[in-house]
Amino acid sequence: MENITLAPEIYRAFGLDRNRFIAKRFGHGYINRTYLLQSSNEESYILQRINTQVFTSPEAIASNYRLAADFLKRRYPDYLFVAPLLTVDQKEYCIWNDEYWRLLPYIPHTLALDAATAPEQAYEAARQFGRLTRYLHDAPLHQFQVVIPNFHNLTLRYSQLQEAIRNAREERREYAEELIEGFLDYSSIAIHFEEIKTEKSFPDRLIHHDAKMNNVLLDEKTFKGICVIDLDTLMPGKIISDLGDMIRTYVSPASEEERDFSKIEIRESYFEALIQGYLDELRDLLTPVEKEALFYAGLFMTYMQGIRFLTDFLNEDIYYPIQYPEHNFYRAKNQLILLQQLIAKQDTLQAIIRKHLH
Ligand code: GN1
Ligand code: MG
Repeated sequence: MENITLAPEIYRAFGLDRNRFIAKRFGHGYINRTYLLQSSNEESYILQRINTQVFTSPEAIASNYRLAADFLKRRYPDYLFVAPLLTVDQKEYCIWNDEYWRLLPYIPHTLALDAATAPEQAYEAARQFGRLTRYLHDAPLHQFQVVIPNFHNLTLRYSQLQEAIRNAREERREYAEELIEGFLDYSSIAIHFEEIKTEKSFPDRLIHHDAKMNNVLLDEKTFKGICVIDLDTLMPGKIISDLGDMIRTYVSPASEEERDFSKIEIRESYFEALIQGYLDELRDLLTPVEKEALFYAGLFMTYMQGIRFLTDFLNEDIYYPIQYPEHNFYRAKNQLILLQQLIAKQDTLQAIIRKHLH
């Protein structure tokens, strides 16, 4: 990765001497832009430009970070919670040229894997996400802000797909016709969400809402879980969001970017490991409705992500960055195939869940 020149004002806002650092692009999130600042003496930082099209209130994110950090420091003083570093004006971010920038500590001797390559990694990552929700169990839930309204509201995502189908250009709609049918065939997944979302014992909890593998830092030698990162969407939600995203992204060796769909596969050992990791933290907290929804979580998130990609394809790619014209179409198709494979293995996967619930 080549070195990048960033505005001196940004360094200055955080009290950093720009001459001591080199900056490089880091990670490959779709939404925010991330840089690694490295100095010669091991002092490193993560600098991020917040995408304010998606995160319209950086202040809401900062407020949630503050609430969580304060609570965790009091309750679990040894817990590593990676919160933004303050500017010289004591703010969680600086504004430069209408851009919002924030600085985070870089945690040395850790790595973030783009994909799990051993079930133990799935276990460790799932445990970290489960722990975050468990540790925040008694935090003041209602003081946390909803950073992106309706973020994981499948009902809304489903109606956005229907709207996109209606408004799409003929060419795109025809190209995606079969795929659209494929997704509409599984509308029962959206209907099930309608049914359970209002159940009394389906509580809101503090959920990470982006529980992919590379949002966990592992020890670079032992691969033990160290902490979770990318907490922008830490907000009230349902456990099916994090558990479902883990099922969606850890179980198959092929990521959502894979175009060779023959590589999509349900690895039962990874499924088992992540279920175990998540339940080892949360087993005793879960309500009967939540326990009932554990397998559904994978369907819920895979279906929703597929719908989001397909909707974006029909909308001419206004949300997810693309590298070629049909990129979102292939991402959506990938998710539909993963969904079908999860459903095909339902009995086996349900049996694994039952084994670890007690
Ligand atoms: C986006 O930016 P990134 O890669 O962390 C998206 C998630 C999706 C993910 C798909 C705010 O996350 O919801 O699951 O892409 N985040 C937002 O890989 O839309
Ligand atoms: Mg993210």
